[in-house]
Amino acid sequence: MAIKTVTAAEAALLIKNNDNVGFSGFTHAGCPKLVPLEIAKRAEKEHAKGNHFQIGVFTGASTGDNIDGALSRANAIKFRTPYQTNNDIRKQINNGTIRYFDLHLSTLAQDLRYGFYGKVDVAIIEASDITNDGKIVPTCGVGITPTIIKMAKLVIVELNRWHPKELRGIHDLLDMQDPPHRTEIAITTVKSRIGKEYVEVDPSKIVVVETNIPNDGSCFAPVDETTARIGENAANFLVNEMIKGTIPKSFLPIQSGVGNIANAVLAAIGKNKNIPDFEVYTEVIQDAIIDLMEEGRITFASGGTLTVSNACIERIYKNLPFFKERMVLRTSEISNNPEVIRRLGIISMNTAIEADIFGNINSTHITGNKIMNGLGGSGDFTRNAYISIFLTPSTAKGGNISAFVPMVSHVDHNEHSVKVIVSEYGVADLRGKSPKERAIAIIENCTHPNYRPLLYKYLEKGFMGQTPVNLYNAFAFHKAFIETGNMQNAIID
Ligand code: 0RQ
Repeated sequence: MAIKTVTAAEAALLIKNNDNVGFSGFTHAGCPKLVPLEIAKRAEKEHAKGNHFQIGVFTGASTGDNIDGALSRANAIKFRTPYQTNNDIRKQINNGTIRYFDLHLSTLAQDLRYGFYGKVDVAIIEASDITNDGKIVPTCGVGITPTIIKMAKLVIVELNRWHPKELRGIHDLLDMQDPPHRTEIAITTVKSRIGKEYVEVDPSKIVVVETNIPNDGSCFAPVDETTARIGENAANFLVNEMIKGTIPKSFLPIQSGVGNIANAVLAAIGKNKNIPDFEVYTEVIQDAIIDLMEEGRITFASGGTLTVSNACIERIYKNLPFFKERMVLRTSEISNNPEVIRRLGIISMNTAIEADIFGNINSTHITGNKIMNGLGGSGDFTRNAYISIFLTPSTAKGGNISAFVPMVSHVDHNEHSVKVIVSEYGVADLRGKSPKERAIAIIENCTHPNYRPLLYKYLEKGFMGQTPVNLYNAFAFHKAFIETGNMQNAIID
């Protein structure tokens, strides 16, 4: 049967006030681009008429500005989950306008199927191809696409001709069974393929909007001295582990988080010739991974999204057969699946906002109250990794903030899951150490010299016990920052 084609404005009219809408994609990659803009315009028109018009937004992770930016600026979002990185939506979350729920990315799709967060009324999917019998091929980011397509009553497909339809075959999309019927997820190597190349849905649920719009992938910041040193420290740590025999000589698959630091660290690992050619099992495939694939240093990459600059994705699309042999894109439920991460023995590397001297990590909040981006996949990987590593510059905001504090202002990953911390100064290996030994390892190896005396003073004043915290001084650094704008003014007494 022929699938109906409509304009983006017509598609937006199919969305009702209070609908829960699921969007394809993961980061800007794979997100629909035109229909969300029309939904934003529609919301503005409805508001001008005095009508209420807002939707709930479910996505794979962060999105492009056309979703989180345009919809939040139009005051069209009532609820949002999971990870986000857009300035406008962040402001509305932190001022209480948008209800935001943060969770591990691997669990969102299954939680939706379990019915924890209500219905998914409409799915809006960016596709590189669609067949008349309802086979939808995603583009360069997957996220929660199969689940929202299955749950929604209406599936709006943005068929974006900017993406080649030859992308078909790069995805591995598994039809997940839920408890009590779930069996093992049979991914036994990074390369394993256990699903389909497309998502299949009753074509009568679909309407198509044809587009031809480029990704909004910007370039990464060039590697600076600090990120380069963090990268070298992480790479040297991994080499030493191989020499000790705690990492096999054939090496283990790497996961690296999102952003400039993660990108720089991967580049440093790639450059270190003592590390053999390696594989990546991660959620976000960034530019550095593509560079290293072209150099032959990365032999295969499994991910959930191609979050690369536009220059990079154009390179991929020009040489698609090469990359399709060396790459697979999965749903976030599988790219971040605890069972698979534990089985494959992933080395995880994520960036912290702050760490405390006992090894607890805050990945999400500034001064405990304001959300930055959210948890993303950091918890999925950290809790289940072979070795979990956190990376951070020792200071932020020109040195006024120490990334290492007496007690984190918000806990995302606790001391039991965090094995290694790396800054530009060095590496703190926390494995097998008591809390006091961990504190000394972190202060000695990772902190900025300007903050070391203060952190040692805090430790000296610690209460007697297994973990020498001092509850009177635990937030002295944060208090000094709030009151004076500089953590170096902390008073420890
Ligand atoms: O602020 O942009 O105003 O300068 O935070 O920090 O150092 O540029 O590092 O871009 O890698 O982001 C943790 C936020 C780091 C990110 C976080 C300020 C700093 C700067 C950004 P400016 P950097 P990054 C897979 C894994 C959680 C999710 C995750 C993240 C800005 O990595 O969201 O790991 N992680 N997912 O100045 C105040 C501090 C600060 C601070 C940094 N202590 N206090 N501000 N900043 N430390 C990805 C997915 O799941 C999709």
